[in-house]
Amino acid sequence: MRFEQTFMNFILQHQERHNRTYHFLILMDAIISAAKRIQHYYLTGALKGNLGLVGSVNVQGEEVMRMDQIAQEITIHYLGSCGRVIHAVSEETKEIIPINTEGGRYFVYFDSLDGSSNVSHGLPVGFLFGIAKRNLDGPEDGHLRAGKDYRAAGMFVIPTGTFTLALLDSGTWRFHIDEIMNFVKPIQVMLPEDTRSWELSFNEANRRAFAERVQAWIAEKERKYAFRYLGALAGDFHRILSNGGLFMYPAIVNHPNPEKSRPKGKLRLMYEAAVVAFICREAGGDAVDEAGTPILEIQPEEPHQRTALYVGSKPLVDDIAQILRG
Ligand code: FBP
Repeated sequence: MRFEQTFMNFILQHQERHNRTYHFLILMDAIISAAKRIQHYYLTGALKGNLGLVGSVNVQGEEVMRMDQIAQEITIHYLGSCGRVIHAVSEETKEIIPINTEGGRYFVYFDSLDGSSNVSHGLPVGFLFGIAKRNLDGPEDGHLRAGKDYRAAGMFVIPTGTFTLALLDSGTWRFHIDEIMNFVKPIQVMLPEDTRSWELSFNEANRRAFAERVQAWIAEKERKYAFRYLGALAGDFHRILSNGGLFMYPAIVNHPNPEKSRPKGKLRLMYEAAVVAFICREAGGDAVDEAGTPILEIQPEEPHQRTALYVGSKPLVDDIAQILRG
């Protein structure tokens, strides 16, 4: 009998190869346990009536969904139980969440249920996370880390059970869930160079509110590439990783309804944009903001800072970045 390599065996060998400690394994075990439990609650959400609204508004000014709360509580439970996390930043909580401030080793930035517009329909959503490490050589001031300081970043596409993890200088790996709910069969992911499969992904409804130069760039490129949009970052970026192309959530600069304008972008830097940018870099791609600045270089000033995002195949990112830098 032969069985696929498990995620835990993969990461154990990775740590051994790099003479690293077991602390990271314990943290990853916690994150994987959280994702599996969120997957279970999401799969049974309609049945148990958990796909509705709670009736309150979160730090982003968005209506909180019951599943947002459930995913948050599950994640905080497991991050707390592993003892390896100093503090966490979560999309659902205004303040930084202190966990094991004395004994912890890592900072975790996460959005445990991304793609809220898909939740009430039970459609694909994502669990996104970025991991940074405390300063082991001197005093630690707990400052928010830029994406370039992340040690790892990952995303689960729920409920399809696909897990993608990028490790600093060690590539981007995809795992699939097997019949006993183990993540197995690590496959290294590199963005395809063959442009025939490349796609563009953005919310077409906002196109007329993008900057003129971005609209012009899209009008030129859309003749060459297919268009796909799920409305959940994890799902849309998962496709880009497989087929190549560009996912973009540009700044919304002149929306007819001023309330919908987002000159600074919509997506959150620390637990959305920097996570997919890190995964993309380790898969041979790149990511920039509305000024053409590399996403991983942006130093966060506050936990829920927003940014525009252009992420995907390097030639396309370089091309749009040139336009954005003017
Ligand atoms: P949430 O974290 O509130 O779900 O917002 C993020 C997100 O849903 C992304 O997953 C997705 O890429 C984008 O917003 C969709 O936004 P829109 O519905 O405006 O296209």
